[in-house]
Amino acid sequence: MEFYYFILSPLSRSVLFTAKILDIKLNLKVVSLLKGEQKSEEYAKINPHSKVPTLVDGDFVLSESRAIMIYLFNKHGKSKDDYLYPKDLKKRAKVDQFLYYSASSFVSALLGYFRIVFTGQRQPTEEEKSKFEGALADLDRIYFQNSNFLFGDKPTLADFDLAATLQQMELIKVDFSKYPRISKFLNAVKKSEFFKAGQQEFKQTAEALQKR
Ligand SMILES: N[C@@H](CCC(=O)N[C@@H](CS)C(=O)NCC(=O)O)C(=O)O
Repeated sequence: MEFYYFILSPLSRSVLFTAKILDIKLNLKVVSLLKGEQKSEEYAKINPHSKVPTLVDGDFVLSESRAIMIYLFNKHGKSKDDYLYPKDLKKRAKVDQFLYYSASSFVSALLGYFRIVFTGQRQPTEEEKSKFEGALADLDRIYFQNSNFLFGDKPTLADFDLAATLQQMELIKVDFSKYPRISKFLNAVKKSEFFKAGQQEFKQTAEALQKR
């Protein structure tokens, strides 16, 4: 399976976390967002939205990070992996709830603000800042019931999605200390096996970019 990705894309890293835990060897194909490679005509043939990530499995092509995570789980998950995307109807529905919330609201609130600060083009407006802080405060208030991860002490696909998005915020030095549940989550994430995927490449690429 070919995986078209860019390491500074959190939506690519969440898939890498999934592949690591499911022990899937992906044939990695870098699409540099810094060089604008996602906009090439060649890449548009596999992803007409011109975004990363994209998975190519033979003649089957799939975009949307969360759909890719679920496809990999459905294709390669063994019974020992069930905790990632529980079979129990209601538990699975809660994982889906978070993934839809993330795709429709949470990630856009965070990444919108992230892009403004990271590119340094201008100061974020008060409205952008309060949308960003509101999304983090909601996350801290609504999810995690004294648990390390969103729905318990073992991570699900929803946690992979969240871990990658929050890690991105470290590039703009967001202080998470005022969000106790998020801080606890991040501590657990940093000790987790899944989080080893792509970390060296992430750090090297981020450092090279910051030196530019
Ligand atoms: N909903 C899509 C969003 C994909 C997306 O926005 N990817 C970003 C990187 S995180 C991208 O490719 N940006 C490049 C661009 O917009 O030109 C997913 O989850 O895969």
